[in-house]
Amino acid sequence: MVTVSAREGSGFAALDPFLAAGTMVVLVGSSGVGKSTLINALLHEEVQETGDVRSCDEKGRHTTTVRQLFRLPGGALVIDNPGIREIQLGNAAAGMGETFADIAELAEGCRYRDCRHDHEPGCAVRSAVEAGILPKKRLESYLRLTKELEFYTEKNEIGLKRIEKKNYKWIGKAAKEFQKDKRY
Ligand SMILES: Nc1nc2c(ncn2[C@@H]2O[C@H](COP(=O)(O)OP(=O)(O)OP(=O)(O)O)[C@@H](O)[C@H]2O)c(=O)[nH]1
Ligand SMILES: [Mg+2]
Ligand SMILES: [Zn+2]
Repeated sequence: MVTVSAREGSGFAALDPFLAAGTMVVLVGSSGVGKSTLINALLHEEVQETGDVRSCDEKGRHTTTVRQLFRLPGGALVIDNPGIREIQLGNAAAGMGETFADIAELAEGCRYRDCRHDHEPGCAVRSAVEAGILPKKRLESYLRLTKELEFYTEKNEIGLKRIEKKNYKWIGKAAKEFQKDKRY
């Protein structure tokens, strides 16, 4: 891993090995992580528009909307991409913690940190149900919702992978054409 600050202009030497003439680099990452800012710094020019992250949740604003290819002075090609859209499940998962705050609190007593409160040994949540502290129905709806959420997360991840594959198919072709180009 290398650390670079586009704003301070530090750490760029660490990128040199990746930016040899003839290489192609693709920038990917969530919106607002600084992909376009990095391109601007590498080119010493404001070729790409950049956007502030939202102050409320520090998420990007999807400033870059189309994929764009740049040639660096050193001869490398760099592709800026729109930020990957995180599907809103993060919020749903956070919502679960709020909606089932009682279960979340009981879960701190579970033997395993990733206890699903399903059939793990030493589950404090199921103990609470057995002891009559937590209504059985409550745990059942928690388990049902968790299952549903997992289903959608998985579905979205598969979908994202498919999108990524499709999006990057053209890179191989572009790279070949670039190599051909260099012969002249
Ligand atoms: N402190 C600091 N801020 C940075 C750095 N790089 C980018 N930023 C800031 O982060 C914000 C988002 O930068 P962008 O370059 O627009 O992010 P992006 O990844 O291109 O985002 P999308 O185009 O939306 O996918 C801007 O306000 C930048 O000024 C950095 O190295 N240090
Ligand atoms: Mg951008
Ligand atoms: Zn448990």
